[in-house]
Amino acid sequence: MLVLPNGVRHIPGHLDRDEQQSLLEDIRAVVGQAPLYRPEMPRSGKPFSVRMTNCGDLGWVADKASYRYQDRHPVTGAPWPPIPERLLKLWDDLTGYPGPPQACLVNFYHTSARMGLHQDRDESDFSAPVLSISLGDACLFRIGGTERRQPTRSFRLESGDVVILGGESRLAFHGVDRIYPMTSTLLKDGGRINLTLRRVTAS
Ligand code: MD3
Ligand code: FE
Repeated sequence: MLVLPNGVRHIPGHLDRDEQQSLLEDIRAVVGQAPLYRPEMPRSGKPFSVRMTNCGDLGWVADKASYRYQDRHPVTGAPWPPIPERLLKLWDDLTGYPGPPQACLVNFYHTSARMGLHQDRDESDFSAPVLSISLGDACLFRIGGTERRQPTRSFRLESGDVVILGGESRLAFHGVDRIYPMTSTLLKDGGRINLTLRRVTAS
């Protein structure tokens, strides 16, 4: 049996195919308002392999200056579109957190994209959980401890899986080592979408 760090809840297949399809339509509408763009690493300006956008009051962005949350799309300058109702309901049902998510980051991975091991610490409140939803091709997800040198465990995330990161796992190092091409028919052109719902500011 795979033992996960304390505070990680992985719910395989939480969303059925119809729910995945509906969510995908919601995300297509978001991307129509707030196009995917390619973030860059601060200082080096090295581009991410993952393309991103956001919905919600705040969105996570990365450019040569910094990693930060802001209320506008970095390319269009428009406010982020609202978080779709379906996602607000999932947040309520799955986290029970007293307060809606403030940010929903949309990550799009083509087949060769990956995300290196990192901590999520640009939020000013770590008391709320992070809710992650996977759509499309499967990936190999890796999660360790709160220090980079601690051992990591890897598991597959499939389309429709949900992960809730709370408690001790909220500051765990994590990343996406690889995408498994052709493992889902949800996205016609392949690839993987991950949605992360978060609180950003202290209540
Ligand atoms: C563990 N996204 O957007 S989701 C990210 O699949 C990010 O796109 C990955 O890491 C992805 O920051 C992983 C699962 C996840 C999300 C947030 C976490 C795991 C986490 C925050 C703390 C610890
Ligand atoms: Fe992360």
